[in-house]
Amino acid sequence: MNGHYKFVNTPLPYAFEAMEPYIDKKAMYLHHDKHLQTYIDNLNRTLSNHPELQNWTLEQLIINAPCLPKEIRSDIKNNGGGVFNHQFYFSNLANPAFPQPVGILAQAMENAFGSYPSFRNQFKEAALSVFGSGYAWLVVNAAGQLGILTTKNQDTPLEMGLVPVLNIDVWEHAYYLKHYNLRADYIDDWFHVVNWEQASQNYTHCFPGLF
Ligand code: MN3
Repeated sequence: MNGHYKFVNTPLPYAFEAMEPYIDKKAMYLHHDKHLQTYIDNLNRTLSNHPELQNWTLEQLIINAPCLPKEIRSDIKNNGGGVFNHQFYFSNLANPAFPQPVGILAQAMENAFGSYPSFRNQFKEAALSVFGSGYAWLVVNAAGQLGILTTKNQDTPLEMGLVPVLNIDVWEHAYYLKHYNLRADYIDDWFHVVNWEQASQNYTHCFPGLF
């Protein structure tokens, strides 16, 4: 992925079938090569007419979207968010994966949520509560604390000043081919392929020099 325009859809760091049997090959292919590609194409198309924004990073575009010209504000927010959220989602998958959090993150999650099973229940409940399309997130807030939140459509925690640690895409396109309308089954399967090493890195990067 380029740091700025023209954004490109870098290949997944694993095969489309790598998350089988939890997330199916066809869903992964369509999700990455079609859905994410469309967000990237739309973002590039918007930026092609705005050379003054072409050296901005994805994060800069998302965070500063409210300050951009009105005619491109929602395009940048929605497509920039779509690119960020999907890249984050794909980067936090692994198979085989550790069955539960590892490293410094494991201790922080125990402090915040009591136990891993307790976190799992709360995270699943949040992911199920998203009405329509969106995401559930594990984030670090301004006080340095872990929390769970949900976002609609392609909104991101970046806009709220939060640092993302982990997300699950609960748009139907993420699971419909295998799990049909059964989002709860998809969430249970997704827990098998959470890349806890990556999540732990996302967490420790939030506290440079501390760990
Ligand atoms: Mn998606």
